[in-house]
Amino acid sequence: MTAKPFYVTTAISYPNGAPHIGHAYEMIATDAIARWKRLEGREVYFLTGTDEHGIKMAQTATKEGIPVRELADRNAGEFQRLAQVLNLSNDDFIRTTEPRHHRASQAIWKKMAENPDGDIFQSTYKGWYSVRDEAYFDAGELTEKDGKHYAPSGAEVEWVEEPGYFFRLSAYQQKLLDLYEANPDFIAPKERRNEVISFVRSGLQDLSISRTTFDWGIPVPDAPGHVMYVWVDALTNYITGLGYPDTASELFRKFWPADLHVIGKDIIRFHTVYWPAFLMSAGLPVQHRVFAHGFLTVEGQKMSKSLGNVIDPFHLVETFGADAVRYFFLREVSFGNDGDYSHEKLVNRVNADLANNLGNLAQRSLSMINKNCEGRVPEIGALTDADEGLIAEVGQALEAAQKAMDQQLVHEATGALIGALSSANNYFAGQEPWALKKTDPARMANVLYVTVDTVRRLAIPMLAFVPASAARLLDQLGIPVERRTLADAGKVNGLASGAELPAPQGVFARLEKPAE
Ligand code: ME8
Repeated sequence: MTAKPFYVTTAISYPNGAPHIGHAYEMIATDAIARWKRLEGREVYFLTGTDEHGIKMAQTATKEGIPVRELADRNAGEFQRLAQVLNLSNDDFIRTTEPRHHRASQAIWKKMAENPDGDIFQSTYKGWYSVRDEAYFDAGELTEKDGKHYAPSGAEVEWVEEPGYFFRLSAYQQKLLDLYEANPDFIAPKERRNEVISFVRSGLQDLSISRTTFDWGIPVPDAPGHVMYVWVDALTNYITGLGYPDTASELFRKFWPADLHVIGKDIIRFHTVYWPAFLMSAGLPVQHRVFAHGFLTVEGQKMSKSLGNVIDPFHLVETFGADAVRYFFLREVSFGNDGDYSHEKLVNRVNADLANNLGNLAQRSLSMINKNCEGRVPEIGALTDADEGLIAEVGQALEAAQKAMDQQLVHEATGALIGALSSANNYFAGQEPWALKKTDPARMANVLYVTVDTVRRLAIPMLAFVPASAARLLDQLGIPVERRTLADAGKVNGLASGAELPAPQGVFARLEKPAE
């Protein structure tokens, strides 16, 4: 166990609409990672929030006929509510319209401008811009159809000619390549790393970082009429959240550089090329790692308003409960790859793993203890090979889960734990404690002890994934909150024989597939 602090962030979402399940997915996965690190005993700071400037926000507000601040306030509130209903353990929620963020963005801008290499300079941008992506594109990246031009995302691009400020990104090509080389874990998964390296190797253009044709942004210091390109301020949120520009603050000193930025695969260039270059230019240490997760589709199709298949995460949580929704995404989607959502898959997965596998085992062993052992943790005697086998397997599963979580492979971690639970179910069925009741009560007690201690050891790591239900389960085992760490899960026979247990109650209800 290490006490090293851990700083983890999600991307900050555009509040130009209500949150969808892609947003929920990123929040859930990042929360699982944050909770796991806390279970390791590390001090964690977990930041999420909303990215409220830019043309996309301004245009959406115009379309809806409301002031852009009203649009931002309304939807930022929904993102905050989503964090609550998903039971996120975030330490802060940042909105880029807050004064603290304006201060931080202007401060980093000034640092970049003061860089002796002249990292910020004035010129005129002539090129393509995609409002939906809030990104510039080279002609070579676009496709053309009926005289219109489209970005790789499918969003239409517009031609822009505008005087403004530029960031000398071209000067960072070698420094970035050196950074990737020296830090093989900087970008995950590996395929993404290769893509970024070949993009940077192919040559970097200087980046236009201010706009003059609209004013919904953070003013460029000492440059009336210029607002910052939204990505300059957006990326800065990660240090605003720690108190930047006060680099002497406790939070900043403890948590910067970030251990991990969790983002979607569409915004990897911003996080692995622009952001480290801005940080280097401003004389700040670069983050340790960026993990790009995949995209979610719904029943095999891309989510879109026109297809009418956008899934409302609030509705999902109301229907199935936060832990079921969390578990589904954490187990079903291989982290780093694309994933697919359907109600049916969620119901099947949750019923198989949580209701049948974990819930039934806990319920059956605990109700036998309640009836046959005076509701107290049974005595444990000499262990048989079967007992030892299960105990060893649980130990291996915990190690495998830790190894997977060290790489953010959340689906592998949940898989390892559920695999051990299946073995525990087989063990329970094979030992037939109900038959031992008459023939060998001491052995029955032993089997029940080994079973509930296994439930304890596996419920502790499950706190990262299904925090509310795993906590209820540990309450039923009488485990005090301070004994719920991964180090405790590693200890065998951690239940105190004779300790009184509360009356058992079901923890994971079986789900019904909702009517369409
Ligand atoms: O990109 N499946 O905001 P955003 C999975 N403001 N993830 C998805 C997704 C989907 N279908 N759709 C979006 C932005 N995401 C910027 C980020 S960070 C300094 C600024 C992910 O609201 C997306 O990849 O478009 C991103 O990580 C996050 O949701 C917010 O997306």
